[in-house]
Amino acid sequence: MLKLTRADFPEGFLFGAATSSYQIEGHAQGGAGRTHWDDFADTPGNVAGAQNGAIACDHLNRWEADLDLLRDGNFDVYRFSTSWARVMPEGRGAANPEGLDFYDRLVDGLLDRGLKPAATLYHWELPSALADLGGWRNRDIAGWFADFTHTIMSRIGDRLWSAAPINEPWCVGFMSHFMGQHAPGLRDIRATARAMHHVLLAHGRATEVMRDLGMSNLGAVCNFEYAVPADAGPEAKKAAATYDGYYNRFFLSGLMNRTYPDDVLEGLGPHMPANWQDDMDLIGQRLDWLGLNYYTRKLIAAAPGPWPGLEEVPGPLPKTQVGWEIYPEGLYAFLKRVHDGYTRGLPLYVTENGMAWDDRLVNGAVRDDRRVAYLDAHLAQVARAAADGVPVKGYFTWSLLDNYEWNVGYDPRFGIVHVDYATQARTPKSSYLALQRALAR
Ligand code: IFM
Repeated sequence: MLKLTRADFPEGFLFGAATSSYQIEGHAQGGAGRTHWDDFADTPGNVAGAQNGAIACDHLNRWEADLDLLRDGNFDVYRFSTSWARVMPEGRGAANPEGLDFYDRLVDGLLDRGLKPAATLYHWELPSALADLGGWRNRDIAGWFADFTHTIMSRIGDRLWSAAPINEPWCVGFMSHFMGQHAPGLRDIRATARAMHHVLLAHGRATEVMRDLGMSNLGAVCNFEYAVPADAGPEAKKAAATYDGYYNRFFLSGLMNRTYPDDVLEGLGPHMPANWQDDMDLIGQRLDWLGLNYYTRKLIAAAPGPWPGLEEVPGPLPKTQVGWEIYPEGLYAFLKRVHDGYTRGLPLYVTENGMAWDDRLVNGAVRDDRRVAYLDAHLAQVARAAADGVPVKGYFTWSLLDNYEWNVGYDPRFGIVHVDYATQARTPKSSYLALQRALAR
């Protein structure tokens, strides 16, 4: 049982669950084009078991039952994403009518069930044809993304409750181009600087397109990690500040202050595209809300070598299946910090929060008591922030379904609903049942 219920949150507070297209739909179906995640997974050593999203949760064919789960779970809103390569298989040019029809039906299906559709345009599956042209390193991506935005939003934008262009720009920029852990798997500072800027440029162009189409309630979704110095010395303090800079402040500052932090430019500045400053008004245009994805904290120590000169070290707190420390206080800290220091009154949403565990189906049930405790502890921090005057308006758990967890494949289970990948059977876990009870009206 969760300790908190809907009644512990301000009037009108929304509860949702989130997913993303490539992680659940089954990308090999329905006429979608190849993506850089298919290429990345096909390259030996990149993804656990070389697994990809070809079938995933087969949501493409099972979406109606999946939306029933959301309705029956007493959720208010569903955060999903639209696959660029499903809508435009080559990334540019001709649209795939099957892809457009799918998202059209999905949105109507949500509305029919009394659920609010919250769309994210891009959750990481770049069409391979665009990756071949340099992907996020190429400035032209902002225009290609604007065209994709126009194509999909001309079809579904009139019925969405909210929309955001890009999920977790840090993952698109830094994790994928500096750390090499996500597609396209680069480890290159020049590629990183360009991708980090172009992802925000694409955000700006897409936002313009959606406003021109008459859409409202447009936001941005960033991920945040609470950086803690690994020891009391000045080197670790500086290292944690640097981590905080390129992880948390770069995107916040670009979106809200129309500039990038000096300590991040210390490393990325020499590699930025020419005249990046001229794009900052477009990037920092008005938003209607900001979404925070939060999972964990990191202990950071100084390390020899070029910028950023740091490394992550293991922390002492209890960890999830993927080794992430459980630190609910960090969610309160970010809600407060983002509101006080950047957004100052703009509605905030926790657009992702949840944990992975090696959940097992035993006698037809999945007892994920650890996840119930995780959700409870994080919801308590959200309620605390709301009580302290932070305008946090909603909370989405990640994820509705167990799904494809990118470079670590299908082993980590983040869902509140268990998926048996052999049969595609869905089994609501204890966490789903606890939320269902807590959210009942
Ligand atoms: O599964 C991911 C999701 O795609 C983006 N946010 C974090 C989740 C858990 O790692």
